[in-house]
Amino acid sequence: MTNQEIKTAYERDGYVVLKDIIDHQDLEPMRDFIKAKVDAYSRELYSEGKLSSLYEDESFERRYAAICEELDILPRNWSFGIFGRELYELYNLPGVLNVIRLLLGSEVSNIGTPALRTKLPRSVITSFPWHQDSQYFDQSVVGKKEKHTGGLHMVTVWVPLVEATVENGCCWVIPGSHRWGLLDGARGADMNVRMEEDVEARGTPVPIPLKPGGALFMSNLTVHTSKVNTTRKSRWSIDFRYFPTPDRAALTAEAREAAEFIKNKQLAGGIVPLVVLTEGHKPTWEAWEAAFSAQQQARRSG
Ligand SMILES: O=C(O)CCC(=O)C(=O)O
Repeated sequence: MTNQEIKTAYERDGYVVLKDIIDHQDLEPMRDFIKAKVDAYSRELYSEGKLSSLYEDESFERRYAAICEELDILPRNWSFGIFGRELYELYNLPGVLNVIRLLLGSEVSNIGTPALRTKLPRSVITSFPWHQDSQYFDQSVVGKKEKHTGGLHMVTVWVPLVEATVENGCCWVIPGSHRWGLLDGARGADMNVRMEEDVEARGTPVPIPLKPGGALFMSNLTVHTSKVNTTRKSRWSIDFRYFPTPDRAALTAEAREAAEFIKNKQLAGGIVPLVVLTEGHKPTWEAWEAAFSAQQQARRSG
């Protein structure tokens, strides 16, 4: 697709799918990170007598699923940490940033944390109900409805680490739903957002099967979901989000306030957004890591 075709498709549909924009070798550090954590987890449990096998002959897709199957658990989140140089490289992938520049302009930050998805077989809690990503930013408290970021354009990048299929629970989107505005919804006790509206009656859902090397780009208002993984393997993926850097991007007052909201929310959580596109200063990995550590320290000391 040409740059113009990418922009046109995204503006029309609220998302665009691009194949082969990430080199396979660029995804290896994330896979290696996951493999090392899963290996350590299995060794710890095996040594404690809680696991009958290390499952070390299992594939990348199957090993963690096999461990969780034996333990009879279905964790919602990846809980083995995530911060490292891999993320800095991921947020700065040239193929991704080319598209981000087209969609968000020249002063852009990554919010600083990704979502690494284990998407285990049969897990219902990770078949996220229809939502807009703004709803997750805006609502922290169960049951409470808040709206802060409906007037800000942010971009989610969803990247499969294994092939995502309809069977293993790929994403689904509703084309054109980014023009519906920020809809009502609230977090449930399971921390998943649920919409009030029957969005399937309003638009036509489209599945987004995707091979590693491809990426789904969608707006913070695009209505999307993923369904239950009906296979025996994990559907590993990672998604991360970009927004206009509040103090540098040309924004309306409403959008600037929303961008500040995002930045402050991240800082309050000990997370430092990373400037990835700028006419000014772009932090090195070392500078970002130092700022991140200082923010974590500040958060701990209250
Ligand atoms: O990866 C998934 O299963 C869901 C992803 C999602 O809903 C999101 O990135 O907002």
